[in-house]
Amino acid sequence: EGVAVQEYTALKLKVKEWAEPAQKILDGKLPDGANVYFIPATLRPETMYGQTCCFVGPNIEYGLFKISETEYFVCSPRAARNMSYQPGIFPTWGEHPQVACFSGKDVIGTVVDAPLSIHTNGVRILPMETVKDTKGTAVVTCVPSDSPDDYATIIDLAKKAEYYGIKKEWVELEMLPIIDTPSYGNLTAKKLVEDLKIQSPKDTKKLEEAKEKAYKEGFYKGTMVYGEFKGQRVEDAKNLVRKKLIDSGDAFNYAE
Ligand code: A2H
Repeated sequence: EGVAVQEYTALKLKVKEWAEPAQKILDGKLPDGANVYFIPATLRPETMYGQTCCFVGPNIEYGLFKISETEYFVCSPRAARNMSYQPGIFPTWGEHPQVACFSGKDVIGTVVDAPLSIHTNGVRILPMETVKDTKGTAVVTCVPSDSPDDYATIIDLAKKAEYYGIKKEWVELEMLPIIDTPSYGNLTAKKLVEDLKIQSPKDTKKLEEAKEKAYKEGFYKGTMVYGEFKGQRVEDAKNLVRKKLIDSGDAFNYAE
């Protein structure tokens, strides 16, 4: 890695209902009325309307970190440490008190509220084997319309739901057109995954190409076709959506 700083939008997905294994691990560890949030880090805040689930690495270790008496975050310990040296996240500089530890597997099936998503009844936490422990928060929110990785992963999850120990209906939420592009239409990721004949989330080389194409086309040529900034260029909408999420308390800046 170089010296460039990556500026992420860290989104707060509030837990509505824990998966059973997580519930057991957390028993007695949280005060009544505490809110817990999964914290995905994204580079594409303007796509958050299209969230259909949220990914964790099934074999990654996650922590539950105390922000205040009423707020707790789920992310990798590495990300929590980084956050503790950034302003306005943890109350005490350099401290990131951890109250529980679980593996990604333990939280699969948990229901969370995804800010701005059309799926207002909540979305599920699902497994993604290609999540890296060394980047962002190790939590990735899923926008299958615009992220080739996300699209390839949900196709695979739906195909092998039983193998992954999930329900097919957790994966098959409606995919929403959010951004229209001249080359790939309004479901950019789906189009690229199909055009490049990407067969699996582990088709790393082709997915790199798809990601690059999707990002360039979406960012420089895309137009919003959904939400409050409908009709505006993605280049402009990106910061507007980011600001809206931060102002409403649903997101914060995270850099690494
Ligand atoms: B992006 P960069 Cl719609 N492991 O958010 C694997 N992928 C991760 C990750 C991790 N630990 N942390 C973040 N990411 C994903 C939205 C999105 C993203 C869209 C389109 C493209 C896209 C919805 N998922 O990213 O390597 C997150 O997915 C394309 C690269 O730090 C995050 O933004 O540059 C992006 O990768 C961060 O990648």
